[in-house]
Amino acid sequence: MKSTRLAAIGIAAVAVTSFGVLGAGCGSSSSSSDTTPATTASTPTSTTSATPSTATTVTVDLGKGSEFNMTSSVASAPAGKITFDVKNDGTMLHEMVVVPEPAGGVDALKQADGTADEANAVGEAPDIEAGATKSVTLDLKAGKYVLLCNLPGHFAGGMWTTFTVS
Ligand SMILES: [Cu+2]
Repeated sequence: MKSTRLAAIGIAAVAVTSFGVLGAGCGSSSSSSDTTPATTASTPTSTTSATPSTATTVTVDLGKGSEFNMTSSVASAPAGKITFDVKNDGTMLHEMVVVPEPAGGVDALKQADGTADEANAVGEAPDIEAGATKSVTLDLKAGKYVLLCNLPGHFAGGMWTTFTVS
């Protein structure tokens, strides 16, 4: 009786071992293909969390309604990165220059030839063709600014608007 039981256990052990080998063969090929997507999926997750740069977006329209009109979607924004999406709705070339407002106000920027003094400009979206949009992102400190177009005659024609950074 004892020898019969041992023989039966021996057969069972062999069966388990052979199943185990087959199982390992199948499992290793499927588990290696599972690990690859898991690794690549974790990479974009870390990139996304590293991009919470909260730049305020301001839309500026040029030439909307009348050729020398300049309007911004908001009149103020918090200090920091501000992206100006400047759209030329007019029929001629325009630009948007950002200049700190001088103590004397917007009129103090006016030069003899009618253009604005842009020596202190902090940035610009230059040469925007009719129908085109250009974006510029500026890191602005708190203060009053003037957004203006400085192509000949445009500033004198009233192509400017004020903008406050707080
Ligand atoms: Cu202009």
